[in-house]
Amino acid sequence: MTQRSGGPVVPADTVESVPVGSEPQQLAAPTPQVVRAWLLHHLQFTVGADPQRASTLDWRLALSHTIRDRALAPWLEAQRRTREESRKRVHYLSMEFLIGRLLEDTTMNLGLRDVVVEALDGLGLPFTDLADDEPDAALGNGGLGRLAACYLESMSTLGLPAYGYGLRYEHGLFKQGFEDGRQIETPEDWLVVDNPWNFTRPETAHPVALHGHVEEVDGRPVWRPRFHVLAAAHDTPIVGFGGRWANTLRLWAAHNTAALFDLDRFNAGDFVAAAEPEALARSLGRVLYPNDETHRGKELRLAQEYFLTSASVQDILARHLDEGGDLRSLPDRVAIQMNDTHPAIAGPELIRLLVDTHGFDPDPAVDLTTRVLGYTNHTLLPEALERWPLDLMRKVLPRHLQIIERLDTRDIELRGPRPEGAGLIRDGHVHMGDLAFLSSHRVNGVSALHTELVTKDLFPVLDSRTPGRVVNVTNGITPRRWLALANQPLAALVTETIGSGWETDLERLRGLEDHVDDPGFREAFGRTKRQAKVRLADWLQDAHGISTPLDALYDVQIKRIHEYKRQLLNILWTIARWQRIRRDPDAGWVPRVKVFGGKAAPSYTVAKGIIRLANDVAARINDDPVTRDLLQVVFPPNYNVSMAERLIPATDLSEQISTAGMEASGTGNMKFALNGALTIGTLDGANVEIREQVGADNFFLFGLTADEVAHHRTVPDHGRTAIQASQTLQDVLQEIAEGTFSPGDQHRHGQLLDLLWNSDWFLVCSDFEDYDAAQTRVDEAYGDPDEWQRRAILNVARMGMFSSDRAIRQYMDLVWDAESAL
Ligand code: 26V
Repeated sequence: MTQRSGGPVVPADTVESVPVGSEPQQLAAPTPQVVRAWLLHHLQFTVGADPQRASTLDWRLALSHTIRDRALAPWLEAQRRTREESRKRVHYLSMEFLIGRLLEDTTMNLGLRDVVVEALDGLGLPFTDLADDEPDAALGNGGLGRLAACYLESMSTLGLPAYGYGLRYEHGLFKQGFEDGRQIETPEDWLVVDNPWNFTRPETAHPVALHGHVEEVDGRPVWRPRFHVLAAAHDTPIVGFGGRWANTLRLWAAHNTAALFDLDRFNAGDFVAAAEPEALARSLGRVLYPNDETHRGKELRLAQEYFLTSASVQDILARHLDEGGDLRSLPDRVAIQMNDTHPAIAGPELIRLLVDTHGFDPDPAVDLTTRVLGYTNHTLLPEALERWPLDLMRKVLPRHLQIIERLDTRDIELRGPRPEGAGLIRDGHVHMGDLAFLSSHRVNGVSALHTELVTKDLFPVLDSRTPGRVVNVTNGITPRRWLALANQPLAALVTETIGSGWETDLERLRGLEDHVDDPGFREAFGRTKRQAKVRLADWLQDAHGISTPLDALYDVQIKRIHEYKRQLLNILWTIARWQRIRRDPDAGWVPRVKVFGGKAAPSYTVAKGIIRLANDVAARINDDPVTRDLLQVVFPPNYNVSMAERLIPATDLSEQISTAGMEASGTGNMKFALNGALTIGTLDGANVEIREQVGADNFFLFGLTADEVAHHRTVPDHGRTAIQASQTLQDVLQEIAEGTFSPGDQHRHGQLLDLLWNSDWFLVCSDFEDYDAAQTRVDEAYGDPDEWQRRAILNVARMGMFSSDRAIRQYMDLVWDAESAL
């Protein structure tokens, strides 16, 4: 079972006249009456619900089908044109796609939002009620997965022919709840309710081989796999802004069909072994691995990565051949991008298919492969760099291990001997970063600073042996979701002020600078921030029973909980603030709402300890009548994409406070600044470029630089020394140690205290005083609302470069050599 066999079953000339919606009259906006008719049709005939008794879910599904219908014309047309014009396609391979919701985004991109709102109004249904009913597709951990989603949307907006390839996890990232302040995880069930965006493609399926051994037959290696699992395609259309183009997100489901059952083994009485592929198939598509150390060396994770990669590469080759392509011309039509090393087995897999299946000699196969592949590195953290034990590789992918060994020796043949300890197989492991680097013609980091460190610290040897291979593409975010959709009042004000067009040409926001001295505009801008706070406060009240003031500085840190992101620094400072207010409640404090959001990987004990501390601190502080009106700590559980869409527009201060040199880029930092928050942050990741763009006046900078961090870590007892130098910090740590935040359980936070005093790898203590000073500057600036507004406006105006459209254009030029079809 492979690609749809045999081609079209209806002669082309009979169907050529079937409109796919490209006719102008079909693209004309429908009237609300027409939308209502479509909606009622789907409600009855697709959903099977009586309009008199239909639930929110019924209406949401009916509306999704109505909108999906409108996506089909650009989607089918895009595929048809790409085929007919033999255009080069980009294939974005990613273990994670953090899509969030699709209904509102797709509606907006198709230009149907106003008419849909009106159509629903006529039925007494608020659009937001239906939009909010959609579960987030949480097929990702954080930044890396969300980046993939932004990039897909940009590729569609730009009319770049592309496929996103990923896995259709039954359960996305776990749901987070709090019990006594502790994180508890429950499985997430996004597929339990019908997914209206899905098109199942039963005819597009590829067998993925696993395990077994390699034999030599007629002098050629032949892989005899122990079993196969079937990868079945599930497609979702991703519509670009303006509705002129749509690409496909193709997610693979692992199928355990009867055909997988090994009848020979079963008949021979080996029931357990016979059921093995079926069990593996079931578990392959079951869960998304959280990013923690537990997936190190886990066979299931390796099998998942290979499953995604093999299915996708087979699919790409089948399409190329189906369209009459010659494999030697693959790089003219195909670019494959590896989102981190998770699909890094793509190199060996493509070589294997070219050599073993299509009869290529090894050298031309390697050459074709590198010309097709690109690799994006997203982290320098040693514990996050993938490496697989040789034994495991040999067991699961024996043929690939041979190819990897061959790549390693070929590197020496081509480029001469390497320094001791270099090479992609070392200490009994295959190092996937090195493999991805060697298999690609371009390797990129995700911010200027990160790319510099990738070259200097991560791949110095590989870089010197292949100069020019490493390039930088600073991350970006889609302004459609992160401004036009998430912050409609601000988006409307922007359009009113500089006209439309900024949605696809974000540099136009510069035009706002001309209005920064206009008091009317400043006031209107302030109103949009207030509207966002009202919307957030309403939701916090309704969804979490938390009431928050509106006249306060909203200070927000939302991201995965990790020591290097330093939520702990933020919490410690919050305690210091509380102590100060208690000491002198009438000192004219700027009221603050401190918002935290984020999940800890289930086995990451320290991160979970940080969550518990944040919740404990919130409980104590929010209960204090003296400080209550001046300081509040809010930590709504289960932070996800749709929560980010609510929080970001309401934010005044964006916390981007990672230990310098550790955050590859960050993308939340961009979303906040685009929505008019000022940043408090270190010189890390894309913060550096954000600060360059918005201006140093509009960025509260603090902390050691990446170079200083590296040096500081070598200073013995740096944590203890910093604590001893700061009375404020000592008071904070003392308060925790006394059990103020954990009554009856004084030592609850002992581990965190111990880390700070005795190791402090993340330099929380060393940066504390400087962070405190920066926070004082924040208070001073916020004390002058007019000036704050001015700075916030300049932030928005200067964020143009962080559009994901710019990033995708750079990939097109520097990496993919691909063009827009529009
Ligand atoms: C992976 C792991 C795995 C093992 C233990 C801890 C750990 C911590 C982090 C990670 C993440 C690896 C890749 C990743 O998600 N990188 C993020 O990519 C974003 C998009 O480029 C970027 O903005 C973030 O700075 C970067 O952390």
